[in-house]
Amino acid sequence: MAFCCLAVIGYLPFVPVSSLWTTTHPKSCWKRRSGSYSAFRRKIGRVSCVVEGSSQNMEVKSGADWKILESDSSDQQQMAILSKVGNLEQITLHHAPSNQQVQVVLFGATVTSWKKNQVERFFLSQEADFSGQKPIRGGIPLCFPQFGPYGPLAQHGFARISYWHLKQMGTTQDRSANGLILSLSNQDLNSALISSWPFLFTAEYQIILGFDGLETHFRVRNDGEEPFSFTFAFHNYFDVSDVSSCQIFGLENIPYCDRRKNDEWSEGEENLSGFQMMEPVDRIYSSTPDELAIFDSSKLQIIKIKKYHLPDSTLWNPFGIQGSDPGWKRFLCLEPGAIKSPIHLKPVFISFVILFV
Ligand code: TA6
Repeated sequence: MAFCCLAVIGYLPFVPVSSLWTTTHPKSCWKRRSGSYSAFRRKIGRVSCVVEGSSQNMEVKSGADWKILESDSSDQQQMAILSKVGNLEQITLHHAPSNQQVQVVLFGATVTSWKKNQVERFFLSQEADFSGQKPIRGGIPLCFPQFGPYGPLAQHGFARISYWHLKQMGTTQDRSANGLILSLSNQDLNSALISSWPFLFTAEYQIILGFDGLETHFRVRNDGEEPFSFTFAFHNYFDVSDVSSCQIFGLENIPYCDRRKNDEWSEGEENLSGFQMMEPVDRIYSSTPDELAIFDSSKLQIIKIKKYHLPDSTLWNPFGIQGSDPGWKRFLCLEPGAIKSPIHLKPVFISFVILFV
């Protein structure tokens, strides 16, 4: 009945782990805006990760499950503040025992800030638009049901430009974490979007703050009678002191699609001491390890990303080139996703794509 993804953000020692699951090739029903989608698929190679068939194919890894929240109105008043930013509604969720807070704007279900011990972990552009007319640049925009231009929709799909609803807020059953759930369905889309993507779905996004850090889970249910396919990414903008003084671990020797070279496919680079961005980079790495890390040598800080059921990872920084953000030096986008191989979701079928950041 649903597909699901989760993310936790934490600062832990870096331990590379390679663990992915694979299944069968989905049929693609999308056309790329320029050039065919199948041409793109040929360029990026074989299928690596797709959810298909029955739930027996799913391996839901321990610790990566959707959390049951219990709601109590007095707790809610302590854990969250509702406010406005520009035209948009936002929720600030706290977790006092671990001194954390996260801000999420209902437009796009965009996490715009996460602070631990008062230190901000995400970059938010000084040009971020809170009018509800454009995606918010910074934090964690959600790319769904399409990553990039590879499909019938505008860049990165409609999730990041749609108004989500607050479905629930509460504590986890063991009372160790606070969380909320936002939802979006086809009924929230305008007629133009519905005609470009005519599928019945319900998406839910769970944001949990606890002792492990920030977890974000995304899941989607196919409410229709036909299967549909989609791609997905957490478009994380991490706050860094200077992008060129960061080393990225976990992408060593991983093949990637170079979006700056006409989607040319490359073998991957060794980079055993971490990949350092010294020029514009826009890559989709396929079949990446489930643990990735960014070491910020100026802040002496490690951001550890633990992802589940998201095989691919995009790495991006425009390095000040045309259309760049004025704050480009201060962010690094490392974006776990299911990009190379669309997820093929049958009706009334639960599947998961789960990510820890
Ligand atoms: O994820 C990287 C990327 O797809 C880049 O190619 C770049 O376009 C970036 O996302 C930002 O896209 P946006 O539409 O948010 O300006």
